Amino acid sequence: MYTQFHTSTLLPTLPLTHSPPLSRRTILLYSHRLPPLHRRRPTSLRFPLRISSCINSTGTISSSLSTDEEEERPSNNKRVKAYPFHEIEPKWQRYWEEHKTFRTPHDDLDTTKPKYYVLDMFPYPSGAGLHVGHPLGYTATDILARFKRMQGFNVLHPMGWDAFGLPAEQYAIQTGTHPKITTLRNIEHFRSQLRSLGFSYDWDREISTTEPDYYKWTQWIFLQLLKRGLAYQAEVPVNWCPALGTVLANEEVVDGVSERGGHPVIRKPMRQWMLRITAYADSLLEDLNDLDWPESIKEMQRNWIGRSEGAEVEFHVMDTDGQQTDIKIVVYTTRPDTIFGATYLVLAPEHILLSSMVSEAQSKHVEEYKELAARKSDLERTELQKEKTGVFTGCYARNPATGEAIPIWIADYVLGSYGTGAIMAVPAHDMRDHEFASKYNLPICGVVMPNDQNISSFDKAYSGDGTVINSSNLTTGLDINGLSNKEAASEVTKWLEKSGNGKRKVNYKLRDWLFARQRYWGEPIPVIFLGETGETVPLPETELPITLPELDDFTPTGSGEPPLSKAASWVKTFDPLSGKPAERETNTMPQWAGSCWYYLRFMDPKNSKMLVDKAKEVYWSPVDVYVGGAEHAVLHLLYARFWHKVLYDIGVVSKKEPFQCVINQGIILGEVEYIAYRDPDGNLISADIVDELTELSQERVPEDEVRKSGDSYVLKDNPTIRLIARAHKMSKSRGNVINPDDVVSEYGADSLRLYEMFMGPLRDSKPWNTSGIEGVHRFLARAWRLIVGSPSPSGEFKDGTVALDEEPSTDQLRSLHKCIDKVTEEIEATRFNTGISAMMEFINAAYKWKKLPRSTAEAFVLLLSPYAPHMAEELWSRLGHSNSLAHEPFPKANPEYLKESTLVLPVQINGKTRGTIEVEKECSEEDAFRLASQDSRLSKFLDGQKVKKRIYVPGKILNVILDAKKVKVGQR
Ligand code: ANZ
Repeated sequence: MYTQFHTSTLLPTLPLTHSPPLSRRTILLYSHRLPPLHRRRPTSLRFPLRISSCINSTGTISSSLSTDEEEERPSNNKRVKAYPFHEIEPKWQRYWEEHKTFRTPHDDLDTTKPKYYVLDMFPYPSGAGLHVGHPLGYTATDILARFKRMQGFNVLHPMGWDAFGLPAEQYAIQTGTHPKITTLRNIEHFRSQLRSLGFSYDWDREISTTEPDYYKWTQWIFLQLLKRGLAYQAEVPVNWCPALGTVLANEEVVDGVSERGGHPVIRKPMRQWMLRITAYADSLLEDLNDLDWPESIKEMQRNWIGRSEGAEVEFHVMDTDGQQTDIKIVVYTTRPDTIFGATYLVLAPEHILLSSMVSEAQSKHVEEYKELAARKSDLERTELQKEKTGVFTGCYARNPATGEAIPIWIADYVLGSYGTGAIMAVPAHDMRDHEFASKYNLPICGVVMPNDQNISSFDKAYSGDGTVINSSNLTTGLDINGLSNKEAASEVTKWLEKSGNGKRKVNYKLRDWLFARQRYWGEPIPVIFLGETGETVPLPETELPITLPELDDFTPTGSGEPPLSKAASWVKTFDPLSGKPAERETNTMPQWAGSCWYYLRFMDPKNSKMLVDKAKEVYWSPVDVYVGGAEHAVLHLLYARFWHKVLYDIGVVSKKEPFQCVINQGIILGEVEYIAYRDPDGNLISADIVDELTELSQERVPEDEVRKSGDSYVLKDNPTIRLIARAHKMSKSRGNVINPDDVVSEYGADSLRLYEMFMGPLRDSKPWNTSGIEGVHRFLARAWRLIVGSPSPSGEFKDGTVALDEEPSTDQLRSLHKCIDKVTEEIEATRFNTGISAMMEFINAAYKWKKLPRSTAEAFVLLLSPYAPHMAEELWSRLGHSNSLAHEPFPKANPEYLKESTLVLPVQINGKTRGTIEVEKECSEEDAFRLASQDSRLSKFLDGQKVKKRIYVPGKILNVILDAKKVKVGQR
């Protein structure tokens, strides 16, 4: 699927500092004349800084890391690599590949063992290659996979390619390179990049959505949907660009014109395939409750499905004599209680009844308005539209509750695609209607009075609860005055049903899924149309896969027909059952299709008989953890859940939901930029007093000229000048993209992995900071030197390690087991950054030891291995092991060594607390008293005094009662 990194959209300024609100005070009052800032060193952008305190929030390691800087510079002052990652990493990548270390057995799997399926949202292999954002989620899942493997789970950790899609086709149009070639090339590149990062994927299970072996089953699922009436054809408006002669995807249309060439785009109905996802609206909604997903995504899905309860109400159109006609306009309302306040109706401009009722006088205006509306997307008509517009149709309808004639308008704020495409407008209680009525002078009649205040005029819409007023009519027999609006809503609904004027209705915002694309690079839809009748015939399953024909020309046909229609000999075919001449469907599936079910194929990627073997599916389902970008929070996850539910209903899968736990990794932003303001005279202006109305120039300040002051950043030279700190989304156009390949060659894959995990909580968005990479790189180098020893003066490390076959001391065991405990707990809770801090603390402690016991070193190496697997494997082998550590048991913390051995004991003198002492847990009274007498704060109370009595409660308190006569004056 597409990742979040395809667009170059600028993120809003990151609130790294709590930039103070802009004050409107005059700037001159605060401006300072300062010498110009130094210009930025042009090369300093990439790796400008030494490790500084900013690398982490724990602050545990930064100071100690810089202490052994010298070890990186041998006597000849030639800089050597801190440790030989450039040799180690390719060596272990080769080893893993040759030994198939991470292969998950297929048929020879021991299914008595517990399973763990950890999945990344598979990437779209774009031409740009991997971005540093990719390894963020991939490292997290890799740590989980490696950890669970070591805990004895069967782990499924696969990778593949979501490789159909627009960019390859657009590239083909520009360059003539076939999308297949581009795709294979990009996959090749992605794969080698991923391998260079040491991810423990089972490459034997690699799949690509573009391979016929794979899309055969995507087509098979489509046939099942068709069989069950869940796929159907309909005329649906698409983005049609007459100048380009093609249908455009939403992302190719910007502000109503084509992104390419800026030509006008209109909405034009075209035959499309639709999937009836709405049939699953309720179960998609209900089953969300049991998922271990971020609440925010669940809420987004709920909003997308958008279930609302209300009523459909029928309004009869009246003829010119004021008589009721048979034409009925049905509206959908969530507020039937406000029916007496419905002073006009509004139809969507595309409403089907419009043409049959418009008055002659108004028909020209109506037509013009319809045409204008046809050019806008739903979003432009609603959220983006600043002012409401509309046209009177010249007709009236009867409000069934009041019996009065109310005007019928058309307006594009009413969408044809929602509800019934018509509304009863209640301007007193709906903001949009209020705006519209005020603009066009339509009556506003308040019918709900707030309980706690008196409203005499409804000059704003009141949408809250209250008591119903102005709502009684003897003729129609409806009287709801005095009821609460909730009660009134149910009364009105009953009345509608009884009087035949309407009914209760549940509505969903969710629309059926437009499933056809007028594109070449997608899965062919396995359907043909019979020559004579045009009848739609699904192809038999035995005909699958229907492979994409070779095509050299991907340019639009000009008629709106998909490019596949150019493959004349492919299009012309015969119905395999009747033998009749037929034509193939030339629309293709959208890119979402392949990603709807790929997690199932990974369980059984080579099966040619079925989509997935039943037993394998039962064993591996559901995906235990699914990690990917938040941009897939709605559509991908909803579409995949929909297909999964259909597959569940037809018995292909055994669980109702595909992904038990979903985690969205944050976005990695570009490096933080510090910005100073200058006024037109060149004076620096502090960011907190910048006046929006004054023209100021902005200037980037190099990081080494900035310091932190409280929550903000200021100029080192002049701390009265506050700066703005911000980070933007990485994008080519900003030139702030960090290429993982560069980082790997400079610092190694282990450093990149570790850094991405150390940047902050996985789910947060965070800015890249190259000095942070140096920090973790030094940590790894320290770990290496701790175990391998220091290098020779020429920078060479000797073989083997400095670890000794000795029993660890209790102190060493305490350090180690604290680290094991913390690392284990933090991996399980996916708090990888704090797990790293624990390892850093351990290394700091271990540097103080005189000797390193082998068993302690080995346990630490195992702990490190999910994060920095290359270095860990190398150390493991140097510690004397001939096999990979990938399947070694993960160390277990011994609770014995987790107990704190000392405690802080309060000391009272004559009943008054005078200080504390640190004592061993089992400290005797004698020892406690001795320690108190030696303590500098307590000794002044005790020196030369005679002790009358000592009260000691072990672990709680030591109270020393002095002989009163002996107490010196002034010491109490
Ligand atoms: C009268 C009314 C009175 C309404 C009132 C709201 C407040 P949800 O909750 O989103 O389902 N509506 C219905 N169909 C529409 C369409 N096709 N385009 C634009 N608006 C439409 O919203 C339902 C409400 O949105 C409906 O209830 C209708 O306005 C409007 F005080 O009817 B209501």
